[in-house]
Amino acid sequence: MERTFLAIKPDGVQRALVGEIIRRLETKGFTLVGLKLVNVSRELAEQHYGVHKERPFFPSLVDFITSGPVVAMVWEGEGVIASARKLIGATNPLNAEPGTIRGDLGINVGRNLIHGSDAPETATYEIGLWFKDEELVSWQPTITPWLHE
Ligand code: YYY
Ligand code: MG
Repeated sequence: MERTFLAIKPDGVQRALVGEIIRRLETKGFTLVGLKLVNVSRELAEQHYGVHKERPFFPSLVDFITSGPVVAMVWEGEGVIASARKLIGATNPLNAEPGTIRGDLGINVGRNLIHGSDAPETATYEIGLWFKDEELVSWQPTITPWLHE
C-alpha cells in the first residue's frame, strides 16, 4: 500500500492546528502509520530540503523548519501521495483553493503549515530520512471494507 511523508511545520504546531490537520487526513480515509513530535536539527532540515539548496529562500526555510517542534507523520492509503498534496493545496496559501489545508488556514508562502512528499521517490526518501523502520506501525483499520470495494 502506498505511503507518504507529511510534516506539520512549526507554525501549525504553534497555532494549535495539529488536531485540525490530522482530522482532515483521517476523515478522508487515510491511515496513520507513523507519528512523532520532533525538534528538527539543521542537518535534517538541510537533507529534507536539499533539492532547494540553491534557492534564495533556502536559508529562511531551514531557519523556519528548525524554529520549533514539527509533527512528522507517515500516512498510508490508495493514492495517498497525490491525494495528500491535493488536500494540502498550492504552495502559496494565497493561491490555494478553499477546502485545502493551506487555502483554509494559511496566508503566507513561508508559513504554509504542512509539508507533503510530491512523488513516490521523494516519499520513499523522506520516510527513510525521518523514520526508522521500527517506528512505523503496519495495521489494518477495521473500517477498511467500508473504504474499499
Ligand atoms: O512542496 P511544497 O511545500 O508545496 O513547495 P516547494 O516548492 O517544494 O517548496 C518547499 C517550501 O519552500 C514551501 O513549502 C515553502 C518554501 N518556499 C518559500 O518560502 N518561497 C517560495 N517562493 C517557494 C517555496
Ligand atoms: Mg516540495
